[in-house]
Amino acid sequence: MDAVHQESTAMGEESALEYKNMELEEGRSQWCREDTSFKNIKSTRSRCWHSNVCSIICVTLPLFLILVIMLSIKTNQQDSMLRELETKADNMTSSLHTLQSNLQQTEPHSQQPDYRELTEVKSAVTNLGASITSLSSKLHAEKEGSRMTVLEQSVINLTHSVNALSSGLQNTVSRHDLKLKGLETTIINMSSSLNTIISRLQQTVGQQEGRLMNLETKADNMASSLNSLSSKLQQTDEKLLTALTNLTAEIMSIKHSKDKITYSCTENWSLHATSCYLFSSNKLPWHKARDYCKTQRATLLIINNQDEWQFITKNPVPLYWIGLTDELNGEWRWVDGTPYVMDKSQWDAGQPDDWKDHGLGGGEDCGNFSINNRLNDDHCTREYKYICERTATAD
Ligand code: MBG
Ligand code: CA
Repeated sequence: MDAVHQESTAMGEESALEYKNMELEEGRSQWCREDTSFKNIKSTRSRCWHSNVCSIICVTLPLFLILVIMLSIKTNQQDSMLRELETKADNMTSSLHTLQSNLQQTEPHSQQPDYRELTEVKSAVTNLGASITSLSSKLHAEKEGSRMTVLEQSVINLTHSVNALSSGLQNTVSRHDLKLKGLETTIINMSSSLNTIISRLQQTVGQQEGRLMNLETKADNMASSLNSLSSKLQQTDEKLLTALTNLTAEIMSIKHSKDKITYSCTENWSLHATSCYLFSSNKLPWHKARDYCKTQRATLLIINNQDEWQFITKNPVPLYWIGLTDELNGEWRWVDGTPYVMDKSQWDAGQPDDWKDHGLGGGEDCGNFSINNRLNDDHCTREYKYICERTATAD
């Protein structure tokens, strides 16, 4: 057997070299199928078995290593990875069974020189299958909870986390549902309010449109009236202008005539402009002087302008009553009722003072010319000369 084995080994080494060359050119499986050109059939079969063994080792061992590495990694990973690993292990088991079946079909007789090697390979394959099965069962056992692994703990923790997240999510969803319902209610209420507002707005708009129409009608009527009034005003303006022109002409005519008018006063009365003045020689209290002037179709002196003031004061004036009093309500007025516009330059210093220390009762309510040709208020019962005034006679 040793000689055969050595020969087989030597042939195997030689064939292996050739095999590698052939593999580079055509591929191993094809080479095995077309191996009939070799003289030694046994050698040929041996090479094919070597090829199969190599293929098994080359394929299964890396896969096994990968599986072991993946298992060592996957034990710290999630349940899904474990399932994937288990699937791979199952697939590997299935593949191994297929390989074993194929090997049995191609199994040589015990007398053949490669039988021991094949047996060893088969044993290795069987051991490999047993290891895979063991690993698979371990995986299952691990999964079934006989021992609490880090993976399971992680999965449990993960499950707890997922459950907590799910619970939290449900709470959040519930809260959001509540909020959504609240929002929905609010939106419905708002919608209702909005509809009410729109309805009122429409009513208001309708009313306003009605009012607007009325206003427009009134505005039209007013515009029409305005046009009519404007037209009438224009006509009136024209008429007024004509009347004014005529009046101006008439005034001019009167003025022209007036220039030709002469005025005169009765005896003892002085003429100035169109008035006659009586400077009395007797003395009377203010009221009696006023009444006397009336009997002469005159009034106590009423000074209407500066020209008249100048006329009265051109000569030194003794004490004379004039037609000025504040006896009614404290406001100075002329005897014809016209208000006196206060001009302090016409009054003596400190006057009028409504002086009350005269012992005559009351104050001083009647006006007169004092010694400086300036006005003074005096007690009305005092007797002074007086000035009467009346319109002059036109000749
Ligand atoms: C007098 C006035 C008099 C009163 C008095 C006051 C010296 O003039 O005539 O009316 O005002 O002064 O002191
Ligand atoms: Ca006085």
